Amino acid sequence: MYAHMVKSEATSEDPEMLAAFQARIDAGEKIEPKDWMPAGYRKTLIRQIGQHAHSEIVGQLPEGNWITRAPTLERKANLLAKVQDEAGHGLYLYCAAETLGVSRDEMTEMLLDGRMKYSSIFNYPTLTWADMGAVGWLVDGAAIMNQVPLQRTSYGPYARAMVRICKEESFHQRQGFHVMMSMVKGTEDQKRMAQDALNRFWFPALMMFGPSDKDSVHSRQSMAWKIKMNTNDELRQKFVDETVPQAEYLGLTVPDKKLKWNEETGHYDFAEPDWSEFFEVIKGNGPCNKERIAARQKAWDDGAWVREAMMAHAEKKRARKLAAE
Ligand code: FAQ
Repeated sequence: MYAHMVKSEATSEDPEMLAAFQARIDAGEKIEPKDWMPAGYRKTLIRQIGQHAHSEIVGQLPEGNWITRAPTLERKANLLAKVQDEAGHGLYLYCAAETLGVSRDEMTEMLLDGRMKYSSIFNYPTLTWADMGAVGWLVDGAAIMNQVPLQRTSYGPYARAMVRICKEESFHQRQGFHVMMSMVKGTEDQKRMAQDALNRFWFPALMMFGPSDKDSVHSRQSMAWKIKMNTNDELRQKFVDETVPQAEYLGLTVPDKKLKWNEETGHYDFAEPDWSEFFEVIKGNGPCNKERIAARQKAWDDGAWVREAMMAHAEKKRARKLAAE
């Protein structure tokens, strides 16, 4: 279905239609599912929204790992609610992508066979309870930095999904920060755990914004189409500028010897993440890639009977309706 749509659109891309489309984008209009759009715009959105949806779903796994081991009932309830929120985000995003003519089943198959990606960050393990603080604080913090501007993205269903997602993500960020605050006010061991979690998650969090602008393949076109509102480096800088004072407030040290406030630029100077590690992780060679995909594959296989039962039920309903007519 999707391949067919892209093919038929590609034949109708005359320069006038492309110019009219760009004029709508430039005027700040929202593009809606039934509007004409260039095949490349549709394809880029399916890629980005689909990968974003997969990230929310795969992103449940590192935190799901700690639900049964949360230190108090309150923390457990909070974590459970957060992980459920992420499932909800995945669902809004799959729905937004489906308006572009791709099915959730197709996207899932593409995730499982490696044709679609999900965020690099979820290929790192969560080793201690402090990681639940670091994930909320840094991972949700980075996610919000990237997603707040996406509320103004040009594709209507994506922009609207982002509004609700951002509200929930900001709650998650505060929840994570609260866990970190408790840890740093605790015993020496707890403070050490908090520092260790920051040490392990800092650079992977910076990688969430994507490769540096010079290596970003899609940024230029995606920004012209307002699918992306900022470059990867712009958002990474904003994240560093906002997060370093939070680390100082916690009494923790950001694991970057190059980190320094720059009076002239009004921003922090900081070290680049190890980009060779990033490219290895997104190629499937990170610490937990195989485990994450195996978990999603198992969920897909275990759920097959539910999907089949629902299809059979829908078919029966349709047949009953036809018979009654
Ligand atoms: N991981 O040309 P660019 C969350 C790929 S949600 C993996 O710069 P683009 C909530 C990229 O796909 C986190 N792959 O790409 C939560 C492309 O490869 P391709 C997800 C990455 O798209 C919290 C290639 O590298 N958020 O965390 C990554 O213009 C806690 C070249 O890169 C979103 O998806 C990466 N980090 O910019 C859930 C936000 N970065 O596709 C649970 C929406 C790049 O050609 C718990 N997405 N790649 O094979 C975006 O804003 C963009 O897609 C970027 C990448 C900024 C991620």
